[in-house]
Amino acid sequence: MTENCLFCKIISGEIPSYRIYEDDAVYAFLDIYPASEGHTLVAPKKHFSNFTDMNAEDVALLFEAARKVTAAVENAFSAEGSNIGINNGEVAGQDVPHVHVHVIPRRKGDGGRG
Ligand code: DGP
Repeated sequence: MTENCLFCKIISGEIPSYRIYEDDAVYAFLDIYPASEGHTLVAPKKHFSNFTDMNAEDVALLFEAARKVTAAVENAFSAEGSNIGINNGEVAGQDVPHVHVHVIPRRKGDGGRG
Protein backbone atom coordinates (compact mmCIF):
# COMPACT_ATOMS: atom_id res chain seq x y z
CA MET A 1 0.00 0.00 0.00
CA THR A 2 1.31 3.44 -0.96
CA GLU A 3 0.47 6.25 1.44
CA ASN A 4 -1.98 8.87 0.18
CA CYS A 5 -2.97 6.78 -2.85
CA LEU A 6 -6.75 6.92 -3.34
CA PHE A 7 -6.98 3.52 -5.03
CA CYS A 8 -4.68 1.83 -2.46
CA LYS A 9 -7.17 3.07 0.16
CA ILE A 10 -10.10 1.71 -1.86
CA ILE A 11 -8.35 -1.65 -2.31
CA SER A 12 -7.59 -1.92 1.43
CA GLY A 13 -11.20 -1.01 2.29
CA GLU A 14 -10.24 2.22 4.04
CA ILE A 15 -12.41 4.07 1.49
CA PRO A 16 -15.66 2.33 0.54
CA SER A 17 -16.36 1.18 -3.01
CA TYR A 18 -18.82 -1.05 -4.84
CA ARG A 19 -16.79 -4.22 -5.43
CA ILE A 20 -17.35 -6.06 -8.71
CA TYR A 21 -14.52 -8.63 -8.56
CA GLU A 22 -11.48 -9.46 -6.45
CA ASP A 23 -8.65 -12.00 -6.53
CA ASP A 24 -5.14 -12.14 -5.02
CA ALA A 25 -3.72 -9.66 -7.54
CA VAL A 26 -6.63 -7.46 -8.62
CA TYR A 27 -9.56 -5.43 -7.25
CA ALA A 28 -12.39 -4.21 -9.51
CA PHE A 29 -15.02 -1.64 -8.51
CA LEU A 30 -17.62 0.67 -10.00
CA ASP A 31 -16.39 4.06 -11.20
CA ILE A 32 -17.86 6.90 -9.15
CA TYR A 33 -18.31 9.03 -12.31
CA PRO A 34 -19.52 6.38 -14.79
CA ALA A 35 -19.26 7.01 -18.52
CA SER A 36 -22.01 4.39 -18.89
CA GLU A 37 -23.99 2.14 -16.57
CA GLY A 38 -21.65 -0.53 -15.17
CA HIS A 39 -18.41 1.43 -15.81
CA THR A 40 -15.85 -0.57 -13.81
CA LEU A 41 -12.23 0.06 -12.88
CA VAL A 42 -9.88 -2.93 -12.65
CA ALA A 43 -6.78 -2.17 -10.59
CA PRO A 44 -3.76 -4.22 -9.50
CA LYS A 45 -3.52 -4.56 -5.72
CA LYS A 46 0.21 -3.75 -5.96
CA HIS A 47 0.77 -0.04 -6.44
CA PHE A 48 2.05 0.98 -9.86
CA SER A 49 1.65 4.66 -10.75
CA ASN A 50 2.00 4.04 -14.44
CA PHE A 51 1.18 1.15 -16.82
CA THR A 52 4.73 1.19 -18.17
CA ASP A 53 6.09 0.52 -14.64
CA MET A 54 4.41 -2.90 -14.60
CA ASN A 55 6.09 -6.22 -15.33
CA ALA A 56 4.75 -8.87 -17.71
CA GLU A 57 3.40 -11.14 -14.98
CA ASP A 58 1.39 -8.36 -13.32
CA VAL A 59 0.10 -7.14 -16.69
CA ALA A 60 -1.10 -10.67 -17.49
CA LEU A 61 -2.91 -10.95 -14.14
CA LEU A 62 -4.48 -7.52 -14.61
CA PHE A 63 -5.73 -8.17 -18.14
CA GLU A 64 -7.00 -11.67 -17.43
CA ALA A 65 -9.04 -10.15 -14.59
CA ALA A 66 -10.18 -7.35 -16.93
CA ARG A 67 -11.33 -9.99 -19.45
CA LYS A 68 -13.41 -11.79 -16.80
CA VAL A 69 -14.80 -8.51 -15.47
CA THR A 70 -15.77 -7.39 -18.99
CA ALA A 71 -17.73 -10.61 -19.61
CA ALA A 72 -19.45 -10.39 -16.20
CA VAL A 73 -20.28 -6.68 -16.48
CA GLU A 74 -21.63 -7.00 -20.04
CA ASN A 75 -23.88 -9.80 -18.81
CA ALA A 76 -24.98 -8.11 -15.57
CA PHE A 77 -25.60 -4.69 -17.11
CA SER A 78 -27.12 -5.93 -20.40
CA ALA A 79 -24.38 -4.46 -22.61
CA GLU A 80 -23.51 -5.58 -26.14
CA GLY A 81 -19.83 -4.61 -26.01
CA SER A 82 -17.36 -2.48 -24.06
CA ASN A 83 -14.57 0.02 -24.40
CA ILE A 84 -11.54 -1.23 -22.47
CA GLY A 85 -8.59 1.03 -21.89
CA ILE A 86 -6.02 2.80 -19.75
CA ASN A 87 -5.29 6.51 -19.52
CA ASN A 88 -1.51 6.38 -19.13
CA GLY A 89 -0.02 9.61 -17.75
CA GLU A 90 -1.53 12.92 -16.74
CA VAL A 91 -1.34 14.27 -20.29
CA ALA A 92 -3.49 11.33 -21.43
CA GLY A 93 -6.17 12.05 -18.83
CA GLN A 94 -4.94 9.88 -15.96
CA ASP A 95 -6.29 11.55 -12.81
CA VAL A 96 -5.50 8.77 -10.34
CA PRO A 97 -1.83 7.68 -10.32
CA HIS A 98 -2.56 4.00 -9.58
CA VAL A 99 -2.90 1.87 -12.72
CA HIS A 100 -6.48 0.93 -13.62
CA VAL A 101 -8.24 -0.48 -16.65
CA HIS A 102 -11.53 1.19 -17.55
CA VAL A 103 -14.25 -1.24 -18.63
CA ILE A 104 -17.05 0.87 -20.14
CA PRO A 105 -20.07 -1.17 -21.20
CA ARG A 106 -21.68 -0.14 -24.49
CA ARG A 107 -25.13 -0.57 -25.99
CA LYS A 108 -26.37 0.16 -29.52
CA GLY A 109 -27.33 3.80 -29.93
CA ASP A 110 -25.92 4.87 -26.53
CA GLY A 111 -24.34 7.97 -28.04
CA GLY A 112 -20.81 7.04 -26.97
CA ARG A 113 -17.76 7.21 -29.21
CA GLY A 114 -17.43 4.63 -31.94
P1 DGP B 1 -8.41 8.18 -14.82
O1 DGP B 1 -8.84 9.57 -15.24
O2 DGP B 1 -8.15 7.27 -15.98
O3 DGP B 1 -7.28 8.21 -13.80
O4 DGP B 1 -9.68 7.55 -14.10
C1 DGP B 1 -9.96 7.76 -12.76
C2 DGP B 1 -11.37 7.30 -12.54
O5 DGP B 1 -11.53 7.10 -11.14
C3 DGP B 1 -12.44 8.31 -12.95
O6 DGP B 1 -13.23 7.76 -14.00
C4 DGP B 1 -13.27 8.53 -11.70
C5 DGP B 1 -12.84 7.43 -10.77
N1 DGP B 1 -12.78 7.81 -9.37
C6 DGP B 1 -12.14 8.89 -8.85
N2 DGP B 1 -12.27 8.91 -7.51
C7 DGP B 1 -13.01 7.79 -7.19
C8 DGP B 1 -13.47 7.26 -5.95
O7 DGP B 1 -13.25 7.79 -4.85
N3 DGP B 1 -14.19 6.11 -6.01
C9 DGP B 1 -14.47 5.49 -7.20
N4 DGP B 1 -15.19 4.37 -7.16
N5 DGP B 1 -14.03 5.96 -8.39
C10 DGP B 1 -13.32 7.10 -8.37
